[in-house]
Amino acid sequence: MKTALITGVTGQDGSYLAEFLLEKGYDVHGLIRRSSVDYRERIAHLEGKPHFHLHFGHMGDSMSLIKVVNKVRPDEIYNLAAQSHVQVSFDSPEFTADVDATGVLRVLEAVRAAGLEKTCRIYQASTSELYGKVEEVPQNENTPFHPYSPYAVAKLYGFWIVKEYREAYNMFCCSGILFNHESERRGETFVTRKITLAAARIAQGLQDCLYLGNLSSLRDWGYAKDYVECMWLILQNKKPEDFVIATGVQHSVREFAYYAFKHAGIELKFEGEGLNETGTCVAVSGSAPKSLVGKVLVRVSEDFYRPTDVVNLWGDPTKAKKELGWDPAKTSFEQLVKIMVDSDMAKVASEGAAAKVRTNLAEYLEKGVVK
Ligand code: NAP
Ligand code: G4F
Repeated sequence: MKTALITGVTGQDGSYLAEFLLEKGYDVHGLIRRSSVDYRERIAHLEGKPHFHLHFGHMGDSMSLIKVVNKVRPDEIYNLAAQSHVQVSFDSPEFTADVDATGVLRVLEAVRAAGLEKTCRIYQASTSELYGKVEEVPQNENTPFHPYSPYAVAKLYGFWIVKEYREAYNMFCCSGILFNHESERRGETFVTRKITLAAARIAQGLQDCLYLGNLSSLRDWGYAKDYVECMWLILQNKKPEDFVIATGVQHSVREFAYYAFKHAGIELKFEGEGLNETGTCVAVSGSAPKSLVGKVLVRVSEDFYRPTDVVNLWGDPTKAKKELGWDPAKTSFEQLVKIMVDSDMAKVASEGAAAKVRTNLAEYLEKGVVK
């Protein structure tokens, strides 16, 4: 039985990866941090399973990482823990650097301290944000990096320190340069989930309007469940190498909103430009209220613009397809939107009146604090 350690196990990817590895017969250990909120929604269904174990630790605390790695003595480490919100990295750049840059170094050093550098394989959660102010479209493993946020700069350090340890110490450590991947478990302040939740709430009369930032931003969105398989494949490869993981299909935030609302029974028409752009309901279907027709349901707010924004991400997954046999077309963009909207329609319906409270809170958070 192989042993894996996942940092960031409570996150979107960590929860799917834990499920995936348990199904493959691994003994799975997850690192969790002690915070004021103890609720671990995404992994609640795994807690108590015989081969699923949790350990307290923090990416900013070397000793905790050394102790956990030494105790678990993993065959594979998946380093997914990060301050992963790009906008938040402008608000907390130093914390982001500590967790997303130096944190990677701490994991690598913990492996060396435990004397596991010859046996333990390490996956580093790298990102398409490294391409930032893109110098080439689409982006592949040879495209130059141009990070464009404190988050991306921190992740660039993570990418290079992994490469350095691979070359300096012959360690099997690799980066997956993953393009955006989403799911019904996506954090509620990332744009796709913000849209699918709002579409569900508006369709059920629990929210009036959705405020977004740059609607023209382009992303290559895939399904997180498909992407965790690739993390595993990267560590099963003969040689330690870095891979771009993407679908090869690009859409704008506006298009994502259009399809999400459509799936919730609301046809939108977008008009205007920049801050004056609006999405108006022109027709409804299914159970969406007829009273929505003619109302402006999507507006643009300056609050959600970033000091520097990455606007043209489009990945070329040819290498992963050829060398790992990974299928980038397993879940289409349309299927992804459907999965997320269906899930949020059911969630909002089951929350009922509580959803209204959550909507008010979400609106406050979105406008006032979390962008
Ligand atoms: P996520 O949902 O935000 O999860 C982040 C995880 O990191 C959570 O488990 C969080 O724990 C943990 N964490 C944060 N700070 C920590 C610290 N100081 N010590 C220990 N744990 C800490 O992110 P995700 O979408 O699953 O992404 C996983 C990884 O892939 C991240 O490194 C992200 O930067 C990277 N990535 C994501 C995408 C994407 O589109 N999703 C694309 C490319 C790369 P709490 O539950 O305690 O907050
Ligand atoms: O959903 P986002 O916040 O994701 P972003 O910035 O692409 O970052 C995610 O993907 C990266 C991979 O490329 C990961 F490394 C990272 O950890 C994270 O998972 O924003 C996507 C785009 C941006 O251009 C943003 O400006 O959507 C635009 N956007 C427009 N309105 C918005 C909004 N983003 C958010 N979060 N909220 C808005 O209201």
